[in-house]
Amino acid sequence: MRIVVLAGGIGGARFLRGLTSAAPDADITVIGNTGDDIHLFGLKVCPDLDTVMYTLGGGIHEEQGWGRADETFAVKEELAAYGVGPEWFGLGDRDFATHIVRTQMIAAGYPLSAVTEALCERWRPGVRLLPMTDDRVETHVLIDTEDGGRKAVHFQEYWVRLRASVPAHAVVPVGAEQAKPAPGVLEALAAADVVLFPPSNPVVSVGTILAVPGIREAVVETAAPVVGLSPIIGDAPVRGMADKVLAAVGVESTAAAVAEHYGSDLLDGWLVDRTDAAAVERVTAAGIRCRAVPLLMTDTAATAAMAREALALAEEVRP
Ligand code: FO1
Repeated sequence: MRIVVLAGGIGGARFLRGLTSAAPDADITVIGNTGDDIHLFGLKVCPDLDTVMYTLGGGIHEEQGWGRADETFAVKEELAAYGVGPEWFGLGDRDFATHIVRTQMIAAGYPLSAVTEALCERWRPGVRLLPMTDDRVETHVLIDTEDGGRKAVHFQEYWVRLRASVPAHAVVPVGAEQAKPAPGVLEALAAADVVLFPPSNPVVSVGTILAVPGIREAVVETAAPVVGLSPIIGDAPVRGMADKVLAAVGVESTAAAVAEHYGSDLLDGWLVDRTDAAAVERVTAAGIRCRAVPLLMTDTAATAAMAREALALAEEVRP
């Protein structure tokens, strides 16, 4: 079975660990968000691609959901000693090696998709990990300035330095309009037996992937059933601060509102948590088959059960 997953960072990576456990024989292609990418210290950092690669490859810092396990920060401390910032983005020594290899391969002329394939040679994530595009896309967030004006900051500065503590007036995937889907992305969507939207951030993760011209259309047009899992449980994001960026695009932080935001042209099915069972009626009325099941990814067994529910719903809605 060919499964394609549009994944962001921590939520998407954790879901994938359950999916690979639930469908060990499936051929899984992950289309990874690269809008979170940031250039620091002359290096290209790809948080969402690395989180998927480290999580499935066994190198992830489990509690954080990002960065490497058993990490040290000597390089970061030395950079700070030189007064070279930013200090608010925690790049560890082991993680630096990934960014150095990636940056030197890109400098040698390799596209990000080839670089990601090379890095996965080491990590063996058990899925094909494709960046959504080989072109540069970086999400920026419009926030207020002290003098009553507004300015755009890089998503990572909004997310990590500001902890999403100030209102986001707009979320802009800079460069998306000019970006092309990476090699293999459209083909994977066209050939898929199932397409899944994991519980990733619907705006800055899945939304950014869909903003690359051609990808949304390919999801709409694929013969495969498209099933999503709500990242919102009980009107709040399970992790992260999805509600902040949902507000920026005028979407209320509920399981039903996110399904409606994606729309029935994209989604055939939507899973909500048991606590949001009341949302089933509203999602169904939006033309999307809906079921309430446990959606808390407490461990791999729970996540595998969610993945099985998503695959079962896909079979139910298969045209
Ligand atoms: N998230 C944080 O909250 N604090 C950090 O210092 C931080 C550093 C970091 C370094 C590398 C990396 O790949 C991810 C990192 N993240 C950090 C997480 C990152 O902001 C998020 O994983 C995604 O961008 C959102 O899904």
